[in-house]
Amino acid sequence: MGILKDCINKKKTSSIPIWFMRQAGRYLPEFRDIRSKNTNFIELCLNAKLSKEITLQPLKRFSFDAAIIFSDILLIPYALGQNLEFKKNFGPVLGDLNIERILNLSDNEIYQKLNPVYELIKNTSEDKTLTNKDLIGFVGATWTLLVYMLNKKSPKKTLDPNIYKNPEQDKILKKIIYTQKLHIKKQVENGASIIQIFDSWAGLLETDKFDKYIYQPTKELVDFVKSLGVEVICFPRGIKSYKKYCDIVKPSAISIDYEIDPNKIAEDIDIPIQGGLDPKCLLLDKKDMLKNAQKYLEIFKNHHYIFNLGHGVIPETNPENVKILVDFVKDFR
Ligand code: 1CP
Repeated sequence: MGILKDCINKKKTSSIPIWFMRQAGRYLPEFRDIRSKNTNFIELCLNAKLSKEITLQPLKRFSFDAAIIFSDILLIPYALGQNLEFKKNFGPVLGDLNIERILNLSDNEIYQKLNPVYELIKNTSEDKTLTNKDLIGFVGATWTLLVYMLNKKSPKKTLDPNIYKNPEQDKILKKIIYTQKLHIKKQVENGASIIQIFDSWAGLLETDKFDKYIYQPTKELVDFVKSLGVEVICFPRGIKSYKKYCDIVKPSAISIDYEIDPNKIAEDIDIPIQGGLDPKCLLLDKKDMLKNAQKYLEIFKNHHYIFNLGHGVIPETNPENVKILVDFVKDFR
């Protein structure tokens, strides 16, 4: 357990905790090397040995305070028997839903598919690279998973307006929540010390539908994670009112995107805050990158603040810039 957990528990820390979303990924040549030899992305996620190696790659290079497991939110639809493929230059493509089959899947059938993830977590949490550091497990939020399962591809391409009208939708929602809990529980049992809930498409939902698709299911998951004695960070990307979200959902910490005004967040929210910096700032020259980072550090200097980005590291990022930024944050104060 490390300073990330301490910060979320509102303890004073010797430096500002830092990790990045997508810190293990395509901007690292050592990741691209493994990836080029493993063209099936899901198989790579389910290769406990290689996914451990990838999880630890960024910690070998940079002074991050936590590792996030190398996995994917879409392993839940996969475990529910939905066909899943990652097409180059397109993104995920999901198959048709066999609702009858999904509803009848047993816990064991689900565990069997996801077992390598738990093996990865167990082995990684015991690795000496993570001494005094945290290991973050995660799930996609219920809404974001429902979007992928019914839309069958990234909603960035198009969002099927009929997704709200699926007659079996309430049953699917229930099964997703049930499976998320199974997956979270196993991750915690195997050594994940913090859970992050990624609601990457929260910004697409109309406000009048928030209660059913975002607030209620996320609150249920947050309560569940807390009942396991573990902290939970929520990242409802693109929503308009982070304050209302925090008041209702009550995560242990809130991760903010790069479009929201950090000054307003600092005024409105008193739980620990994570992130914010636009990942594109890492494509700037050193001086401008650090100026932008300093802005967040100053705004949140009287808060419990976890340094992170407002979304994942962009593949074009130069690892040298990541090092400069991490060292800058670690030396701040
Ligand atoms: O090499 C490749 O082509 C694969 C790229 C890649 C990677 C590195 C994908 C495909 N997933 C991942 C790993 C991943 N996914 C992690 C690893 C841990 C880390 O952060 O280092 C995590 C946390 C995720 C979570 C994830 N997957 C999210 C939530 C966070 C976010 O980025 O918003 C989402 C939406 C996904 C779906 C997904 N997986 C991969 C892609 C390209 C996408 C997004 C597709 C889309 O635009 O809809």
